[in-house]
Amino acid sequence: MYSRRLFAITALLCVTTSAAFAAVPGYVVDFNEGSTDPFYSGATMDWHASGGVGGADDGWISVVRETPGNLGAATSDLNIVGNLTADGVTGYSFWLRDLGSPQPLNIHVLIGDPFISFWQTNFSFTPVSGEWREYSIDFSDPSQWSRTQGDGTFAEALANSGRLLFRYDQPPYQNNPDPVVGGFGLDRITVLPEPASLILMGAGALVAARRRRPA
Ligand SMILES: [Ca+2]
Repeated sequence: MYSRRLFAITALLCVTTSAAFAAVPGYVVDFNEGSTDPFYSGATMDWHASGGVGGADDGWISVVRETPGNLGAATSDLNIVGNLTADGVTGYSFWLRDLGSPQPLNIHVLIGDPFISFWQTNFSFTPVSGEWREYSIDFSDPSQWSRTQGDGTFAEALANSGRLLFRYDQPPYQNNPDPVVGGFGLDRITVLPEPASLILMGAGALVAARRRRPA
């Protein structure tokens, strides 16, 4: 009896531990907890209670440089980073809004471990002033990414991602991004795929299976 109970407790701990250290497809950061958590930044970052993607009662964060400096926001939330390949993460979606920057902002996305293998999208997103827009990245094409730090492969970055970072940069893409004056709003970051698309994929497979059956 005792050993069975011990086994149950051990099994529960194992499940809890593995769940705590895995990125979770469908996990959403919507900034409705009264703080900028789980994001950090060297720029000025503030939490706002309303005016996010969801409207009047939806929180969001602003990331601003009033004098030239690195403009970015990062998270190491364990629901977002980890072994993205093993955890079934295919990418991230997120919403951006320009906050009256004096020039268009080129916002890139970075994943991986800054000390081992840290990669940045070659393409960038240009937030629109006064309007939330949704963007997304996926990991299907490594040629769309450049290594900015470390010496690991893109696959190694995916398998050992300790950070998700959104930052302004201009080519060439190296260790340090270009300084800039400006600001952007960030909201509703979602770990992809979303459960809805998983359900749709499942439903699609079911429909396909039914179609294959003779009438
Ligand atoms: Ca929000």
